[in-house]
Amino acid sequence: MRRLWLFLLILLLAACGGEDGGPQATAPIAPPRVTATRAPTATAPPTEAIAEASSTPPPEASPTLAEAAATEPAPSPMPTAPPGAPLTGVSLVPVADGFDAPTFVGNAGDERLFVVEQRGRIRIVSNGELLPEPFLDIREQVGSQSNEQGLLSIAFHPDYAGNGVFFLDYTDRNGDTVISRWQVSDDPNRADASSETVLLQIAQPYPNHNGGQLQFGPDGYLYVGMGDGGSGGDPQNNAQNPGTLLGALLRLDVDAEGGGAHYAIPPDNPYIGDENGRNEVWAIGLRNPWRFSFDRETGDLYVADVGQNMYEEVNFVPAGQGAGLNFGWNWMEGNHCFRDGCDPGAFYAPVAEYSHGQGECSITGGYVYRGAAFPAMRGNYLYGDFCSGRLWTLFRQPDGSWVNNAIGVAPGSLTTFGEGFDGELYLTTREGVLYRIEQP
Ligand SMILES: [Ca+2]
Repeated sequence: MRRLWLFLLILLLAACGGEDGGPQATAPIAPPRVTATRAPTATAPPTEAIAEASSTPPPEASPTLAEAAATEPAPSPMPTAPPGAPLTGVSLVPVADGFDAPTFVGNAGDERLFVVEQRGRIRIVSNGELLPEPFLDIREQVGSQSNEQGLLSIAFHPDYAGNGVFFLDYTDRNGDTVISRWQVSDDPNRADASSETVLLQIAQPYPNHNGGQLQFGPDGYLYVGMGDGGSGGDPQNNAQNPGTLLGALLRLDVDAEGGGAHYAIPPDNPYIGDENGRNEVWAIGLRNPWRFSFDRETGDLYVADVGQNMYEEVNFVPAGQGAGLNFGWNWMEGNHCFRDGCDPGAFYAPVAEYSHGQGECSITGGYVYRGAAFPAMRGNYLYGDFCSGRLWTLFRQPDGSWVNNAIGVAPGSLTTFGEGFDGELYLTTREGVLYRIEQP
């Protein structure tokens, strides 16, 4: 019954919000059709290519990355799965509710979903049931007074089944970013609350733009999303300065230690040997990469960067590339100059952007769908907007061009997407509901 209610609610909201075509899409946009049947979705023509495909260099794996990948567990093998097609709609099915401002959904390589709450708890949904006891509760050490602060994400070690190690990104009671390593206890549903080892503590000059995403890349390294430090317009110019850890993606080797730190620097990080850049920095020019993810099948990287007042953007980085990239902020906001005198050609361009015309305010990046339950969703990168709840898909066609479709509206403030161990996708609303994303 509740499922039916929510489905009707989604239908209603989608109908109300579906008049506009969405973010800078030159492809014909269908209004969100959560009632679309599988057949028209699967047979939707690829239509016209959209912007910026030519700015994307072809994939070219570096020998180092290829070598590293050979020693990593292979992603979920699905060699014979159909290729999918651009989505025109989705339905959202409630899985569990009652969460306190959920900020992230992760998995530990099994069926459980770990829902991160902003104030500092991590809760487990197992076989559709929310367990009464949290996996971890660190509310006493997390600062979440500002709405962009708090416990922001969890990343399980690629060998979590063997070592029980996971990582957290949160802001502490001073508002500074902490990235730390933790350990599960003897109970697989409880973390060892005394196991924290701090890897990085990064001073935050302002309360907002804390980034917060942790993801392991296909190279086995831990990637960390850092915002520009906050305020507005990046007054300290942190994003264009590789000498700070702000406004950047960082890359750490968490399986080694060196230089007095509880991590090591991957040997091909781009600023090694550059006295103007920090060794941890992997790419710069980001304002607040609240969410980024790797395509579990291809290793391609999608970085959604939150804009200032005008444009939200999605960046695509082919697998094996990206070290040393400059994503443009604060010279650029999306594909537009933010500062006078900027040279758009000097920066890596997004593959999609949208403006704030329909109540949008802040992009929430998602994942490429690689699950098995909904074959027509395969290959679609889902993303949306925190304020309006509007959802879009980006689909990369075989020729490298992109289709960008509006596909619906989430019933609430869209805080995050999440990926299950099996590649199924989820999202949460700030109002406290976890939804599974399904093909209509
Ligand atoms: Ca940019």
